[in-house]
Amino acid sequence: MKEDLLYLKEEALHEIEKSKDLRELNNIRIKYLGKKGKLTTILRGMANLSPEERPAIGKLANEVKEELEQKFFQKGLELKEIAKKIRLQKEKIDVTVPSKVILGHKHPLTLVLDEIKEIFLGLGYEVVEGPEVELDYYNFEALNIPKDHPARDMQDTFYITEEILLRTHTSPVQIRTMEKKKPPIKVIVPGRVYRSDEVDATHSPVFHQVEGLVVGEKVTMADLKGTLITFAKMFYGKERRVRFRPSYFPFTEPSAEMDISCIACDGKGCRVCSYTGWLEILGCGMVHPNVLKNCGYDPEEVTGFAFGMGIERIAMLKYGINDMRLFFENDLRFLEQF
Ligand code: 2NL
Repeated sequence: MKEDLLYLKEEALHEIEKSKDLRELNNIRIKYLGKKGKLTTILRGMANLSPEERPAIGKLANEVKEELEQKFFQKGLELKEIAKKIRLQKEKIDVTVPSKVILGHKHPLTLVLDEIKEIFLGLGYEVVEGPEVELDYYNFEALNIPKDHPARDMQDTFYITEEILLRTHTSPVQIRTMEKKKPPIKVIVPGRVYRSDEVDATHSPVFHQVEGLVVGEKVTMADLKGTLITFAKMFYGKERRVRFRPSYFPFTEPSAEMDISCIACDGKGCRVCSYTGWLEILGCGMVHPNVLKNCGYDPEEVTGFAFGMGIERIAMLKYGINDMRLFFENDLRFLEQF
């Protein structure tokens, strides 16, 4: 019986070692250690042993059983590890492979921004971006916005510290660009901006802007008008009429706002244009000499024009959307329409 036990052990160890997966291992376990397994069969023979022989054989049988259980356990761990590796290998997905079908839609704000970028890239502009958390200096001071200007009120600006804030427009990126580079400069700057406003149909504490800046020798108001009229006709259609109205911004002088003839009524007057026939689409002006000086430029040598527009407003006009909240709610019934 001793030989039988030792033989069984060797045979079992050999089979365990050779087993290739968990199912096979489990079958081997049943074959040797199961209720009707080989070990049980051998142990049944113990009834025929003399009382003197029994303890030694009993002890050996327990040792064999324990050793085999230990080996089954170890081999089980090994096979589990291998199975996991194979599974991970099989499930590996190359997320960089371009998909064949395009699912989903571009967000309307992205569509509008892409189109604006495309127009200005075609006019030789560069697209630049910059930080959303800014210094008071870049957001206000450098832009000739005096300390007592209403735009600096705590009501409008999210301050992080006395000096650090969330940018209220993308202009600080233009200031940083001018600090870094010599003219000529032709950039547009898209991005998220922040104002401490309550949410309603036309306001959100976070929205998007595109600003543009051109600086060089002999850049004039005629360049500004030609550029922005070209932009408006490319974006809204060449049948649109365009007008400039005088306005005021601390960072431009002179300043203006540009209107297009109402898209809804073609200028006849309707609810969309408050019965004026015109829609305001952007603010603009000649860069204030103080702003040029703040960036280390000589206003006698170079001049510039700048403009800014709210992307939500542009997208609302273009697609006839009457509530800005739709852009941020991510309701598929809305998004699927673009
Ligand atoms: C608006 C008006 C405007 C600018 C933005 C600008 C930037 C620099 C210097 C001078 Cl660095 N100007 N930006 C100029 C005029 C108008 O935006 O109504 N935006 C929604």
